[in-house]
Amino acid sequence: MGSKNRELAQIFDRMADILEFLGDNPYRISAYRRVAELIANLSEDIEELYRSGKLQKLPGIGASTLLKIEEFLKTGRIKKYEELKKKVPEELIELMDVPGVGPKTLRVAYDKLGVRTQEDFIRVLKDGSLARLPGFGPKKVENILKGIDLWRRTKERIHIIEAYPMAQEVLSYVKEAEGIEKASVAGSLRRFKETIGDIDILVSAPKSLWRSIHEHFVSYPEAESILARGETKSSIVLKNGRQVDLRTVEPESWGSALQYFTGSKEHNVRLRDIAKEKGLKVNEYGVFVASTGERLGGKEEEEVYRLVGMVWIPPEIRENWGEIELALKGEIPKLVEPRDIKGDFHMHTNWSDGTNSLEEMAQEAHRLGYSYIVIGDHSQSARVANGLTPERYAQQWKLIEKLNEEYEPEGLKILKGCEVDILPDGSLDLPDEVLREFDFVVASIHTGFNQDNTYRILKAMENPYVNLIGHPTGKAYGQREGYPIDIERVIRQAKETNTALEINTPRADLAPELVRLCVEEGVTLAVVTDAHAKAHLSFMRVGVGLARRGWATAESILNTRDLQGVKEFVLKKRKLMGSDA
Ligand code: DGT
Ligand code: CA
Ligand code: CA
Ligand code: ZN
Repeated sequence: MGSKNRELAQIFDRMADILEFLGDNPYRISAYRRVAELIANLSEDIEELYRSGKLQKLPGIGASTLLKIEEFLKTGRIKKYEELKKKVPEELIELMDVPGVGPKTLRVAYDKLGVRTQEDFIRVLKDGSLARLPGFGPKKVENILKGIDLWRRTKERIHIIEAYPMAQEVLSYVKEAEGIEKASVAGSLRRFKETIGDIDILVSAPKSLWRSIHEHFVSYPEAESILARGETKSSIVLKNGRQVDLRTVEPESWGSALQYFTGSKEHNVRLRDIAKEKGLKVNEYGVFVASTGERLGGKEEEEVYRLVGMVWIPPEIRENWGEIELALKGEIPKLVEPRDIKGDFHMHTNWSDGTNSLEEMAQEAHRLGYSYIVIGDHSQSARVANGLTPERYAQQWKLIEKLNEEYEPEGLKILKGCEVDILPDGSLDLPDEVLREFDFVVASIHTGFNQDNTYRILKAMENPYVNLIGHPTGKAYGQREGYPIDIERVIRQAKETNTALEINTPRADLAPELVRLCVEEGVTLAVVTDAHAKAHLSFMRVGVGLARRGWATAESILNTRDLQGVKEFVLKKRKLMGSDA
């Protein structure tokens, strides 16, 4: 997806926010919101769609919307948006991104309490004056303060699913420079950390070419400004506000530099301590004998680790979480690899709240070389997501059967699935007679977060037809920290009932320490993209990174099994839980 898509979707959303703040016509506001969502979910580049004339034909894009999009693509701005922005203090517009703060709240604060800046707003939250207004109260105000805290933290960092494609684009641009021997991302991105501060890129090349490589780098078309341009290090800021650092090193120092700039800092500090104990010195230039300064090596990363007496450590687990001690004993586990992945268990189509058709999702899965996918549209109670009734699932199965006639001979099996809602009382949104007809069932909590979520999930896992718990902690990156839940109990019961737990890539749920706990307990995990458009299926690479951060091996990951293995997994639970299969 092009970066213009994201920018445009944000503008339409912003316009809706401002109109709502101004008390405009609700129909116009919701029309803008729908356009924003439509653009955000497009799987193709909007410029491409516009040029080919396809955008003009999309349902939901009216004449005036089209004019605005056209204006943006041609001039980089939308006049209407510029005018609207002038009507509201800029700081208040920014606050509309805070979870739990909408235009309506800000309007009340503006009218009744004279709030004009972010500082004003935080003051009326803290001194109790907003809480005293009708419709607010201390609980709500407390939630807003939590939201502001989360917003501030996420503003500085971005989700790796956003940063990853960005970094790949910069990297391939950098590689066009002349004379480059090796190039790689480093830093938190290479470690597949859930959130990324800045993007680090490392290049090895003969020193004589460094200057021209940095010149090339700072001319990156997506760069908005240049923070530093040097011989060894340059930094740019992309149009979306992200910083990218480029460092150049001599080919003989490649391994040491890559090791150093990959981090984490904590891992590096520990590694250097160990080296010191052995009379060695490790820095970004190489490994040396401390007393004499004699250089022992550093051309490859593997060599750096070997010289200090360790086996190579995968970047994803370089956090000083015990990996160094294991590497000294040569006992680093073999982590799951991207090429082990044979399918995806959680995706949506336009039968519920996805943007692409079932046919398009299948086609993309086939292109990715998958052996199977589970179509997991929402169930009926999810009204906003256009959830399916048993009748509509039955219709969808017919389509799946038809598509399988085409795809099965090609090696892709489309499995009948659903993402069934776990209702507030822990019962499921579909009856057992329907659930048993699916090949694979994902069950998730989407509403009623203040209920007993632990009980709800434990109960859902007792159902013989539920194979996977979707986003088990309820964490939704940048929106929610997760609902209250006794996750350790959930993990124990997942093991006992042969139910898998989800590593949900866009939500960054489960966290690495929980993945690791699951692996230790022998719980099966599924890496999913929760795709709502075909382009999202490519999140899988990041999902595997998140799994590796939790030390997951191929055995722990359900996606590494073949179709037969998945069927056995489903059947095993049905037998275990006393269903007649
Ligand atoms: P980020 O950008 O906040 O997501 O996290 P990183 O890990 O990418 O951190 P960054 O960009 O500041 O630096 C990249 C790597 O360089 C870092 O992972 C380890 C190394 N590094 C940076 N500063 C230090 C330091 O003061 N000491 C040590 N030992 N290593 C450092
Ligand atoms: Ca970084
Ligand atoms: Ca950096
Ligand atoms: Zn879900």
